[in-house]
Amino acid sequence: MTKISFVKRPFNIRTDASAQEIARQGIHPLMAKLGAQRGLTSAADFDYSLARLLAPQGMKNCQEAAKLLLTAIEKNEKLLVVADYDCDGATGCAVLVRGLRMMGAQVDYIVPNRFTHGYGLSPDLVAETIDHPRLGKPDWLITVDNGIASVDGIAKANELGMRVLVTDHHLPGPYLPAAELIVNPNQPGCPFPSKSIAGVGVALYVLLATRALLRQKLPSAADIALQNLLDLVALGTVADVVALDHNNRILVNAGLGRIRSGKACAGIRALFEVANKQWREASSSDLGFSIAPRINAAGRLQDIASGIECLLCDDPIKASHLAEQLGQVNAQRRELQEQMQNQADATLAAQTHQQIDNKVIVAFDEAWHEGLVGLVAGRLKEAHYKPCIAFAPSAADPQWLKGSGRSVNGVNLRDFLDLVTKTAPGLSSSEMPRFGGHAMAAGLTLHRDALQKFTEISQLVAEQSISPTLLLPTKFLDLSLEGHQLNIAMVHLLESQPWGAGFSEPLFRGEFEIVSQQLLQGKHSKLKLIALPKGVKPQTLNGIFFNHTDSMAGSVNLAFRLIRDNYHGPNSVQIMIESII
Ligand SMILES: [Mn+2]
Repeated sequence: MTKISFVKRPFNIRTDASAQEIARQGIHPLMAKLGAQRGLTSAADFDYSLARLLAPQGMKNCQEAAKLLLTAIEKNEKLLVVADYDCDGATGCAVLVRGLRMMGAQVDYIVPNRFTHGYGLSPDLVAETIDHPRLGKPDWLITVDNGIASVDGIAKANELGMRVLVTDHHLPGPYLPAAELIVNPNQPGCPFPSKSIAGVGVALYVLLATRALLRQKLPSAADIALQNLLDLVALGTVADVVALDHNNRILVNAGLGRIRSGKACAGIRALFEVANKQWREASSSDLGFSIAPRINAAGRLQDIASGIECLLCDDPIKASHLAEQLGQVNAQRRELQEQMQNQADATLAAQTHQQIDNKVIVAFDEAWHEGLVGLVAGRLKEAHYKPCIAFAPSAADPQWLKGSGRSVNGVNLRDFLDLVTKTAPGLSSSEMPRFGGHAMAAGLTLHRDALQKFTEISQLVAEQSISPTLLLPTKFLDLSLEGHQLNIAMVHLLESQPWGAGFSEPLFRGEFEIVSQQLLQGKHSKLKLIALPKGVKPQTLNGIFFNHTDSMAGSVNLAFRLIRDNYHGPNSVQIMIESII
């Protein structure tokens, strides 16, 4: 385990001025400080009303896509949504299918299978669209969360007489596909300011533009309840770990609000239930750590279609049945992943000193599952704080390995893989035919015989290109909290914000006196503590410190989160300790 160093978030003259200004405009002073430290400058940055969403007109081709969709709906043409096998793609698919149905479209979906098709609108998948079991041959293919890189697949669709509308958010490659239209805030020439919108967000924007256009002809179109889709938008946005800029926070906040007031779709409600989470208190971390993994598990181990069906379902009984199944697949995923992780840990523990000093981890095991290598790479990266690429044999053809990598800040993994192919002796396209991704995550296909070569070149490239300072993990610490602030009112205040990637949940610091410590299951510590300095009426607080067994006594400085403690009653709070600092 690499030791994390904690760094206080800067609080200087500028942040202080912003904090005072935000507080003057009516935001709680503590929240104003937390916001200022995250770069916010006015109370408007905390205004999450839907009216503040960036307008669809600002997204290149969004209006044109609306025109094209309305014409297709008027002509009763057949629309086929082409989804992706992760939670962003699955929620995006459900949003488009539901939204287009509300507008009277004849629409269905298809989704590639990770094992047989691979990612995106491939020529093989296009070939399957022509005799779609429910729709027949579609007039239109509408991609969601994919398509920007599907040059060959879209050429094939054109050849077969289907028109393609691409909606995506991924970075484009050197060539754009020959689609009828591309809506993607990351395509050249798109002025849309929120570049971190998820695939599901782009899908919503296309629908918003379509409804706006329809309203010009048909005033009653105002009743088309696209707001009903915001729970799905929030789920996909959080699941894709895109940065929660103001626009994304509006979307996530609105979705969480709907979930908390019992207005989520039947599938999401059922998923909260099987995950044993309270939808009344839904948070972005529930979406990210409890709901999204259940949808993703289907795409990783089987077929994401069962996840999409759950999100499309309106019948609570059927939804809970589907959610139950997803829960089982997720349990299976967890077990397999744990086995893979234990193997990886054992292999790494047996390494020589020289290997330990390597700046990149390449891991492979014959028994690993290709759908889970990304999760294992992510865990190894967390534990060792260096880029990690994990491989498993491809189920379809074990001559090939499927790899997935996760990186640390400052090392662009896609560029890293590009360098690996180009550094002598290099990897030919017959050894490494496919790779792609972005800064923090990437995927690749590698010939089994080239693994040794790949490992050696990777170590060489890492040695030459990764500065050691990038491999020192740091975490930001927010303000220190005092005893009188550790209460349910503070938890409510914290819960009012849609925290997440790029808008990270506060990690507080504070000094405490340890009153008692008790071990839980031999691996966690349950504590009683008193905040220092002791006030007039010092309160004994409950604390939990996961994966910590060393004895604690006297006064300690802690990095902690303040959370609810439903177990001890509705107004109880708990100190969740992240580290001793
Ligand atoms: Mn996505």
